[in-house]
Amino acid sequence: MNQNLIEQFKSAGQGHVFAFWEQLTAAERTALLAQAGEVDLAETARLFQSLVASKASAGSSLDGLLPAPYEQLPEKGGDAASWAQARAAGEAALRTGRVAAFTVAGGQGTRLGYDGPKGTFVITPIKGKSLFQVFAEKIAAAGRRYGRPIHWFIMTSHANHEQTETFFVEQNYFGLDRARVHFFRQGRMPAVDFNGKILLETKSSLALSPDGHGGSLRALHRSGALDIMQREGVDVLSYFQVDNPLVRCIDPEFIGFHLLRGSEMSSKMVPKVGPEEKVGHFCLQQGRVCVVEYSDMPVAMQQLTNADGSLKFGSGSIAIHVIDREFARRMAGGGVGRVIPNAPKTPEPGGLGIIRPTTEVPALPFHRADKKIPTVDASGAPVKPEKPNGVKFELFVFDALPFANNSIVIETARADDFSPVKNATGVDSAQTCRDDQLRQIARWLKAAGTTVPVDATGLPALRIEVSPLFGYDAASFTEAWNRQAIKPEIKDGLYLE
Ligand code: UD2
Repeated sequence: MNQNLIEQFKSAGQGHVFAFWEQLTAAERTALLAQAGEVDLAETARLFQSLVASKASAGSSLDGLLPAPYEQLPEKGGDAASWAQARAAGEAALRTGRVAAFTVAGGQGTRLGYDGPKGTFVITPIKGKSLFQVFAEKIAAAGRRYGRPIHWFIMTSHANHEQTETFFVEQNYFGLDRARVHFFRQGRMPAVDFNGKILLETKSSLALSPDGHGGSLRALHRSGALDIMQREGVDVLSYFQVDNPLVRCIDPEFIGFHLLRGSEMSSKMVPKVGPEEKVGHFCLQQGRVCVVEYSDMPVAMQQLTNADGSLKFGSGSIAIHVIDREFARRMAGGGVGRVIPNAPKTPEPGGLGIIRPTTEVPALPFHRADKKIPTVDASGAPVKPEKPNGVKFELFVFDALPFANNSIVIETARADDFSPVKNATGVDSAQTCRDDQLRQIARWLKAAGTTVPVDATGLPALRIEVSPLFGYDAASFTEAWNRQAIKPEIKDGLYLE
């Protein structure tokens, strides 16, 4: 069996993976074989050929791109009645327990320079709550409001799975019912050098890395999470990233639009703050919604403007989606991860200009990322490269959008849904995020009839924190505030729970 695997690697030109075999202990050999068993050699070879050797780039065809239409917020001219209908439909779905929260938390948080699962990062201004705690309280609050506790699915990686679970145990699951919190690991992909050879991280381990947030679809399937949802009567997944504490984890209007329009995968957009903002762009390509990542769209195209001066491709993707359970299953079962760089597309027979990929089963394309990947030299000594020495392969969840029927995009207010923590300092850092949390509280207080002094950007001088269990949007905050017979004194350090 072992010999078999080693032979397969040799005949695939990857025999070097076992170059140090004779020097390894029995435990190291077992671990190396287990890792080797995870690798799909044929897939690795295909990826190398299509994405590295041929110099093509998957999923980045810009042919015929148009800006995607979206449902405008009522205050920006959208139809208020549609938003009210959507809210009612979303609330009904929540009352019947059809909705689960889904967090992708498998990333490595390299830019933040934080050593640990990103969800354990401390982010609130006074209580120092972690990202996970903020989500937990929002999910608990929505469960209470709609009378049905909400299941929460959390995708981890091999690197952070145990630490994440331990954190939840230590924090007593933040008071959530642990039977409703489900962790599962995403898959891994081997990194290869520029000649297609799988890189060793050490003499006894491969350079494996998470397969991207797009790996969530196959991980949901493989882990049995989709079956749990089915058993529990859940068919709507509210998807968000671990780095965004402002996110409305459970948003009835978004869920309602998704359901009323019969969408299989829906998305939220915000107008980009400027052409250089690092978010993907919602576009239409051959009649299907898609996202073109900022790094894949030429700068000149990002700078194009409409007659009124607004950006032509100004619809920014903030990585918040609603996903239909069976759509996730179809994407997973249908071969997520097949290589279809710039797949040729043909009109659907008899369709009204609707285009489907020519591949019979839906498939997400892999993207390549050239990286500095720690490895070993021919003698087994560690090498820390100073420039990229290899390629990692990743799947992006938004590449599922063109496969989704009736995919819709709705607008959201950035200030109430998006303030990611990406960097240690500067833009999208813990500081900017904490400031955005404080601005939100100042707005909620104002909506409830109590004004606090703010600067020109809306930032209050006082630090006030509100638990999502007290209020998680302007309306629920106002309700809770009005219920207080004796209003608390507004002062620095005030915490409302
Ligand atoms: C992502 C989007 C960008 C924009 C932005 C909003 C991509 C390629 N770009 O940028 O368009 O929407 O977010 O904040 O997605 N993750 C995993 N497993 C992985 C890789 C990532 O779970 O293998 C998670 C990660 O934990 C995080 C999220 O995915 O929650 C985003 O990952 P990122 O930091 O790589 O995304 P970023 O900032 O490049």
